[in-house]
Amino acid sequence: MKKMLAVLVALIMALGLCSFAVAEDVITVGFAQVGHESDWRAANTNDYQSTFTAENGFELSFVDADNDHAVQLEAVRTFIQQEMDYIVVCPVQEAGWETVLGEAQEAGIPVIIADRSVSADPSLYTSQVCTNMVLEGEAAGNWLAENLAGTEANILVIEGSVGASATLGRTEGFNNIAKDHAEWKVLDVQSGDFTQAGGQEVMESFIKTYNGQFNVVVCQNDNEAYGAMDAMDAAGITYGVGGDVILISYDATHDGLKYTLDGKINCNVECNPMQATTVMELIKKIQAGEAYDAMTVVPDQAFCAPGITSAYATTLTEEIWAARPY
Ligand code: GYE
Repeated sequence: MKKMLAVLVALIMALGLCSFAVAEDVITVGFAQVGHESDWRAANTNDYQSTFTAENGFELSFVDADNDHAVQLEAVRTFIQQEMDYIVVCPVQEAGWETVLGEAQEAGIPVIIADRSVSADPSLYTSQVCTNMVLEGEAAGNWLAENLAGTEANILVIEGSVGASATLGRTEGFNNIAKDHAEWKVLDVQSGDFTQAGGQEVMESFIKTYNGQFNVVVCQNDNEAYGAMDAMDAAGITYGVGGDVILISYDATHDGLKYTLDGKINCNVECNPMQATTVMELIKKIQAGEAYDAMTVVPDQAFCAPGITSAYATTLTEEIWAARPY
């Protein structure tokens, strides 16, 4: 009887230790997301929520900063107080991160900057996972130069959110190509905040001022392009393949590429939102004390509408579109 009791006690202790070990193994991650402004963002958020799961050994605390830098800083400070094992930030804006990153470093919490970048010195954070926004802008510019083949362009640009690295990078990349084309004129640049409503509003005001004077519209994401298309439809302006206006977009999300497949968007430069697995693998390496990269660039490609062949973009087909993961 005594022996049985001892075995039972040992068993209970082992179970207790075991469950203690499991609890200890769970990696807590505070994730400060930009917001919910676009289809791209929704795909990115879903990717994190379906990757950083309990089955994969994580507990994810998700904060939607609603495109507000101050809210995002507050979220990171809360994660520090909560002693998260890791903090992942998709920064609303590029500037203004030095102080809070210093605080996380002081607390010994590794910070991974994802999707967009920050202007803070890389010594202030652990690693970065991103796409190359400058290359995305250059892809759009190169495609346009090839497509226009020396003919004039009067361009309207609907930029993304002010101060976001996605906006700054795409603008810089596009301008790198535009500067070599004396026959191109950028008539105006306004922010549509990466939203459909923003894209529509900016396009409506562009139409009021520049109707009949433009032949290229560049939207820095798909949602802005949806809004711009609505505004052009309402004004009777044709766009896309065979239209009066060449429409360029970024993101290449599911719906954005459908418009490209249908010839409404001429060229759509991909930005890959599926970054969570790369971030998870990085965390596992850090956790295991293995070497890891200071920066991981998630590759993208550009697509153009059927009927267009390009050295800079893949001509979209029904098969390619149907096989896309997002
Ligand atoms: O292009 C846009 C989103 O940071 C790459 O943010 C991301 C951008 C993306 O709102 O749709």
